[in-house]
Amino acid sequence: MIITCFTVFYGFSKQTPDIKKRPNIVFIMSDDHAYQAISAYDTSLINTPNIDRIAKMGMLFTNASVTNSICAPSRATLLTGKHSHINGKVDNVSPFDTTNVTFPQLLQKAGYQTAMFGKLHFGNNPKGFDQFKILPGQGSYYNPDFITKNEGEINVNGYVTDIVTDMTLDWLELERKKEDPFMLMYLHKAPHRSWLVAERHMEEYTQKEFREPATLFDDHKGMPAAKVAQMNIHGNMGWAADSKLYPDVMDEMGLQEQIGYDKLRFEMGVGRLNTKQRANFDKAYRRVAEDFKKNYPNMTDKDVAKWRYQRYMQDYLGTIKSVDENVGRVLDYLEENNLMDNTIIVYTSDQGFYLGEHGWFDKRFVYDESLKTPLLVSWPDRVKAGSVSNELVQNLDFAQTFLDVAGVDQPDDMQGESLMPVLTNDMKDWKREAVYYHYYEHPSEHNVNRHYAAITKKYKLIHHYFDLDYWELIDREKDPLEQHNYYNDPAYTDIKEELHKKLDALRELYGDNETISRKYIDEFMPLAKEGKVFGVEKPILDPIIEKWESLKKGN
Ligand code: SGN
Ligand code: CA
Repeated sequence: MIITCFTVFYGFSKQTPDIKKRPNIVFIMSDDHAYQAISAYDTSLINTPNIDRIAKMGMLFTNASVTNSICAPSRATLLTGKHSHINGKVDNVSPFDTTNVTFPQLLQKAGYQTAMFGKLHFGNNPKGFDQFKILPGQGSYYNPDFITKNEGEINVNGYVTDIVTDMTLDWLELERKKEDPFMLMYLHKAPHRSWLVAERHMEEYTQKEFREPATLFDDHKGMPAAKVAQMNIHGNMGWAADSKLYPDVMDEMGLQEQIGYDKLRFEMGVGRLNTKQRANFDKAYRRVAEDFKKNYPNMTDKDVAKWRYQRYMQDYLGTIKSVDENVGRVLDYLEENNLMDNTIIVYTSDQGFYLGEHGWFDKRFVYDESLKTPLLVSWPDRVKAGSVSNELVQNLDFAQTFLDVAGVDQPDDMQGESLMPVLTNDMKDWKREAVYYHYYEHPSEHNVNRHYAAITKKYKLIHHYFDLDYWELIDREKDPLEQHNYYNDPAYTDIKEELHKKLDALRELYGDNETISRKYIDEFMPLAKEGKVFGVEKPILDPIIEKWESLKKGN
C-alpha cells in the first residue's frame, strides 16, 4: 500500500507518533442552544462575547447540522460517527448499545487523557473516560445530582452551569497530567427547558424585551406536519413550569394546565431551590406574575401570545448568559496556561432550537432552526482566525475529525468525514453536496411526525411518514422562512427529480431503507402502547396505534 505513505494526515502522521505533542481537544456542547442565540451568528437577541471568541480565533460554520434533531441520538451520533439507524440510538427512549465503538475510547487507547463533565443523557455511563461527572438524565438546574466515576452519586449546591465549569477547571488544573494530550468534553445542560436562570441574572433578564421573529404567528398553512406539532409557545407551554406563573397565581386567575403535570413540573424545577435561591427567584418572578395578573383582563389573545414569547426569551436567553460567562472562564484558563495554540476547541449544541420561528419552541423538525446547530472551531496552530465556512457539515463528522486531529486511525464503518480539509481550507478533499437527516421519535411529546430528508445548500426534500405520509420540497433560497411546499409545483419537476436521486443515493450510501424504518416503528410502538413514552395524549396516540396494528396485519 504505497499510497498510505503519501496520505496526508491533517493532525499528526502515523510516522511521527509523538504522543506528547499531539493537540488537545476541548469539546464544548450546550443542550438546545440555538445559533440565533449566539452573537457570532445573530446580534439581535443576545451578546455572547466569550463564545464569539472561538469564532474570532478560528472558524464559524453557517451550515452545520445534525442528523436527527434530538438530544440522546445527537450525542450517540457524535460519539460513534454513525447515523442513528446504524448506532441504534434513534430516539430518547431506545437504549444506547454500549458495544458501539466511540471516539473517546479510541483516543484513550491512543494515549489521550479523557474527561467528561455535564449532561450526557444516555442512561449509560460513558466509556473511554479517565474521569467523568455527569448529570443523571436531563439533570437539574439547581443543586444538581451527579453520577461520578470515582465517588458514586453526589449532590452539589449551586447552579448547574457554574458547577459543571468548576468541575472542568478543577480537572484541568488538578487532575490532568500536564505532559500528555487530553480530550475534554464540557457539556452544559443549559439552555434546555424549563430554563431556570442563575440567581445573578434573574432581575435583569425578567425585565428585558426582545424582538419578535417574522413567523411568530405562522398559521402552518399547507404544511400538515407543522400544523399538528405541539410546540407552540402559546398553547403548548406550561403556564407554571415554562412561563413561571406560580400554581397559586394560575388558580387565582382560573388558568387551566395546558400541559400535563404543569404544576408538578414547576415544583420539580423551582422546588429544588434552597431558601436563599428561592428568595431571589421570588423577588423577580412574583413581580412578573403580579404584573401579568393585573394586565391580563385587558389583553387580547395576541397580546398574551406576545407576552409568552417574551417570557420564554427572558428565561431561555438568561440561561445562555451564564453559559457564555462560564465558557469565558474555561477559555481564560486555556489562555493563561499556554494551552490555546495547540488545542482544538469546538463549541456546538446537540441541535438547534426554535426561538419563536413558526410560533414554536423545541426542535425535532428538519426546518432550519432545529436542523442547523451552532459550530465554532478554533485551533490557532492550524485554523485561520476569523474564517467562515458555509459547507454542509454535520455532528456525524466530529468523531472522525477528532481521530484525524490526533493521528488515530478512523474505523472504516464510521460514516462521517474529517472536517480538517474544511478547517484548513484544503478543499480538494471535500466533495460533499448533500446531507441526510432522519427523525424518529413519534408518537411522542410535541407530536412531530417521523421524517427523513436530503438537504443541499439550495433545497430540502422531505418525506414525512408514519403516521402522516407526504413529501415536501423546500426552496431554501426563495423561501428562507420555510413556509411553502413546492413538491407539487410544476416549476419544480426537474429539481424534484434531481433531489429524489440525491436522496436515494444518500440512503444507499448510509444504508437506510424502509425495512429499517419499519423495524424502529415496531420497536417503538409497543412502548407507546404501554404508556412508556412521556407526553403523548390519548386522542393522538390511539389512532396511531390503530394504524400500526393495521400495518402489522399487512393492510
Ligand atoms: C423534555 C422536555 C421536552 C423536550 C424533551 C427532549 N419537556 O421532555 O420539551 O422536547 O425533554 O429534549 S419538559 O417539560 O420535561 O422540559 S432533549 O433535548 O432531551 O432531547
Ligand atoms: Ca437537546
